[in-house]
Amino acid sequence: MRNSDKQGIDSLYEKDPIAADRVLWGRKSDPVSRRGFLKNSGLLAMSTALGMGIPFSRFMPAGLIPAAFAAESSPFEIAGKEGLIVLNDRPINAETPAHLLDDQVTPNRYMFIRNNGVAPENVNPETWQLEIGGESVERPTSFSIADLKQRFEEVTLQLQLECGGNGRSEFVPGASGNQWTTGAVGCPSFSGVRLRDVLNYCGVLSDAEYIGYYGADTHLSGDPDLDAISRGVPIAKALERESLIAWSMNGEDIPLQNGFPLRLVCAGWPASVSGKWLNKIVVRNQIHDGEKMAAPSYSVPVAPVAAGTRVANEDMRIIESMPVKSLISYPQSGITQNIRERLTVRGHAWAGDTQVAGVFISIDFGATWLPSALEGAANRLAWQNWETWVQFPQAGYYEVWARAMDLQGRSQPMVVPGWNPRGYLNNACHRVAVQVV
Ligand SMILES: Nc1nc2c(c(=O)[nH]1)N[C@H]1C(S)=C(S)[C@@H](COP(=O)(O)O)O[C@H]1N2
Ligand SMILES: [Mo]
Repeated sequence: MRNSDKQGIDSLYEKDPIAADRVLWGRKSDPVSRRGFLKNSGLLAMSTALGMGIPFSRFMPAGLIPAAFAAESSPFEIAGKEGLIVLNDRPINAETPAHLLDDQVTPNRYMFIRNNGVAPENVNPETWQLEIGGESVERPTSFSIADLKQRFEEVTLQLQLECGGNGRSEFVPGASGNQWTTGAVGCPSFSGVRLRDVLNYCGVLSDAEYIGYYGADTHLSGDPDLDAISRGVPIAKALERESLIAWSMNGEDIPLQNGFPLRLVCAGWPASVSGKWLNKIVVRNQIHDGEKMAAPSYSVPVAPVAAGTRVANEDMRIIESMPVKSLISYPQSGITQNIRERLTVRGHAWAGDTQVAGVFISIDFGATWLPSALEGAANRLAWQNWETWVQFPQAGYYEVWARAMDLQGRSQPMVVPGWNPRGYLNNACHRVAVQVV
């Protein structure tokens, strides 16, 4: 398919997905996301649209929309975050294209941004105060950043953060919210102090159940009495060795949009629990009741529901550890590959609070899978790197799929998993398109 045709389809898809489906598939269909699974799309129409044959078409799931049709460009840029795709500018939300997540440790400029409100202005780290309070703390205390540095051991850990809504764009029917594709994830190195050292210094009462954070960002309405977000984690997660109060990311100040000058990092859970512009932590004797703690925010149905079902808040549970997932960071989707050459394929995989046991690669739409070489994590709750190579049997259109399995034997689904009203926890396999010539 010529580039101009592809752009034409892309922009038509943006405006009118049903009409775009009609152009691509020559018939009327349900509105779907381009990367979702359609019923009965014609192979001939697909090959024609792609402009090349599909050698493994016999294994192609009915209705698969080729990964080659994913849209990737954006006219907006954020200073210091060049290359990120801006999904929204008020609040600022920007995701990282998969091929820019190729580094083993995510550089500051490629860390995604997910803001619920407006970042604070004129932040002064010298005067910044972190207050520890709440009904289940023995001695409420206020710390400057210098106090934290002086009083507690400094720790550096590589920690993986993924927005609970990463992958939301693929759910059908769609869920409102940022239409993340694959890029609301990153794994930088953070330096700071252990949350548990600070909490223990202040004294955690025996009835403590949860911690909650507050940040200095402001609610979109501008109302100073409203919080943009105030979430938290059960006390056991808060007291883990890897839960940090961090002032540095990759040895530098944390970028303003990622929480400068201080943020909480509780990795492996929806990144919404990792409070930015952190100025207060409360130790609670109940589940924290801050903004966006209650269902339907960051919650999923207790039991699976059919797509499009209305679910009562009482029938939802708060998301805790994130599911197993992987990303192909090389090659970039859409590359052209010489048939005589091997193609290196690599990326990262992560599994919430647990570890990844294996990452498998398929070039035939999931009919067969090859294991990749998987490294251990730099430390607990960091993502793991994997790499392998593939060679293609004949010219044509291929997709490389990656599928990770965690230590408990749970695998990523090939199709979009359990639909839920807010579009969380899509851990379907990542796919990249390869044209072999
Ligand atoms: N104070 C504050 N903390 C916050 C948020 C926010 O809007 N305000 N967004 C949360 C959400 S939903 C996510 S996914 C992560 C995103 O972190 P990042 O922007 O550094 O990638 O921050 C979390 N912490
Ligand atoms: Mo998020």
